[in-house]
Amino acid sequence: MHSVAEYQQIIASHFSAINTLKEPKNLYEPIQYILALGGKRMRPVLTLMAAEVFDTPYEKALHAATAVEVFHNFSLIHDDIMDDAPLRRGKETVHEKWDLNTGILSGDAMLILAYQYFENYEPQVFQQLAKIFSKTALEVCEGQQYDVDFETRDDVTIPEYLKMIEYKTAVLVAAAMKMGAIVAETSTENADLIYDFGLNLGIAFQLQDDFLDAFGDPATFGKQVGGDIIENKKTYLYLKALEFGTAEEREQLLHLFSIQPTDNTDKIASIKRIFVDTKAASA
Ligand code: GRG
Repeated sequence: MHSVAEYQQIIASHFSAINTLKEPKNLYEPIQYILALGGKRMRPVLTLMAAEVFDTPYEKALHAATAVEVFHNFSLIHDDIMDDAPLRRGKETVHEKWDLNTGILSGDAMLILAYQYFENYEPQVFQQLAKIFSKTALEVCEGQQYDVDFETRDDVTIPEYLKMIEYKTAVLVAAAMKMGAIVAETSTENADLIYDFGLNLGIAFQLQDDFLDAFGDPATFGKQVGGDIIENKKTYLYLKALEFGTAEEREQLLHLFSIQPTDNTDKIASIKRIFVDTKAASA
């Protein structure tokens, strides 16, 4: 077993050796671009770790880990298009640097590329990887749709929010870990247990991501701080602020979040006042 930093280094060198540059360059350059931007590489690291938990050298899991990371990066390109986000990992998003159509098509190609990495495995392992991959991809789409639907609703509940982040974010973290277990050819029971662990880890991760969106350091966050709030995303902080706020504060928040687009500083200040400075801080 290695440290997280060592696994990140392994993934970084693996990705730097992958050459996705071929013709037509307007399709493949954006793919190379987003993959080279790096990021934390959390999901592929978890795939390698899961394989080693079940006594299998991480090298065997590298193709599955690559598939997970390529898929994740594809979903980021399309997510940034949907949010019209200017920044990703501190750099221009793909649709900003190229254009919308390039972002859509390069993303589509990445979805297929991701799938092709599973073809490096024997048929029995390949079949299981393909199965969890297609289930996960569909659930991520469902989670993304809930997220979009919630933007125009002001009655979203915490359980609905938790279901949304489970699908949008956590299932991929869970699948990343299960893929490590599948490659290790451990028991179905073990693979399901590590999937559940990954699901909870993914939910915790998205809660933290929501927090950083509102209160993260712009110098290190890599995305536009307040991006979710501008889009009226129903984040945990927002929902909790509604729960903790007085009737008057709730009315103010609902009003602010019904105006779109609007300056996010008012929205963040409002959430902070309720959630951080006052009631929630002592709850
Ligand atoms: C699945 C077919 C299909 C379509 C995609 C666009 C979309 C549908 C889904 C978007 C899902 C999405 C982007 C969820 C957000 C997950 C999230 C917390 C991303 C940030 O992950 P980090 O912090 O990023 O791990 P780095 O940059 O470190 O890789």
